[in-house]
Amino acid sequence: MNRRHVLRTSLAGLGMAGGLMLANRTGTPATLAGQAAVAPIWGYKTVAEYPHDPGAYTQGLIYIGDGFFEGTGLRGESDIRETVLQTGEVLRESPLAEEYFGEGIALIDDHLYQITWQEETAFLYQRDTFEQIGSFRYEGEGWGLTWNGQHLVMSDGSNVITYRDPATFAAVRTVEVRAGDLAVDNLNELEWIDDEIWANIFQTDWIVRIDPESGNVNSWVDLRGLLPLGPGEGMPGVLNGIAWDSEGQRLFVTGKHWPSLFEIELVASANP
Ligand SMILES: [Ca+2]
Repeated sequence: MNRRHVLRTSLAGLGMAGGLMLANRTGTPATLAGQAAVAPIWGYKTVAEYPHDPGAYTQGLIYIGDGFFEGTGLRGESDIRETVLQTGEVLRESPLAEEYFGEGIALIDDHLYQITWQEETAFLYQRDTFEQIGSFRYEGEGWGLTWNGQHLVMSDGSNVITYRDPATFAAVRTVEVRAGDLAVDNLNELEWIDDEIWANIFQTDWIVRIDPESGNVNSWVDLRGLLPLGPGEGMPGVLNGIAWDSEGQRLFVTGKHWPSLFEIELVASANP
C-alpha cells in the first residue's frame, strides 16, 4: 500500500497518467492514457461532510447503518473499529498485533475479515465483540477487500482481482483489470456496488468502476478537489475508502488521515 516504487512495466502508461492527473487539474484519464481509457468519466457533487478521525490510516471502509466498520493500517497502529456517521466518533476498536499492517476489511453476516499488507495473513473476527476467532494464510500482498454475496473480492496492488472462498480464503479465480490495452495497476480499497467493483487507485484521486466478470473498466470517477485544503495545509494522505449504503443508495468516501468523510453523488464530469 505505501510502496513508493510501485509502477510496473504494464502500468507505465497509466502510472504516468496518474502522475499527470494529479499535477494537471484539467487532465483526464481519457486524454492522458490515450486509447486506453475510452470509458466515461464521472465527476462528483458533495452531499454531506462528516468528521473522520485524522488518526485513522484508512484501509477498509464498510457502511453498517448510521456508521462504519473501518480497518486501519501502519505497523503498531493498525486496528478494526466501529465509528458513527454523524460524529466520526470511534465507538470501539481492537488493535492488531504490532507486526501486522492492516489492510482491507469485509463483513459477512456476523463475521468481519481483515487482511494484512505483507504478512500473508487474514484475520476473522466476531462482529459484535471484535473477538479474533480465526485466521487464514494466503500468498502475496493484501490491499483491498470486499464481499459480493458469494466470494470475498481482494486486490493486491497489481491489476489482478482475486475471488476467494470465505470459508477457506482459497483463491477461486482471478480477473485482470484493464482499460483498453492498459493494465490498471495499484487497485486499492474496494467496494462491491450493484454488480460492479469500485476501486481506489493508489496515489491518485481517482476511482475505477470495474466489470467483475471481464475486468474491463466501465467508467472512471474523478474525485480531485474533494478534500479542500487551506493555505499551508498539506494533503493528509491519499483518497482511500469507499462505502455503499445499499438501502439508502448513499456513497461515502474518505482517505488516509483525512479529517472528513464525504457523502457524494456522481455527476457528469466537468472535464470529459
Ligand atoms: Ca469498502
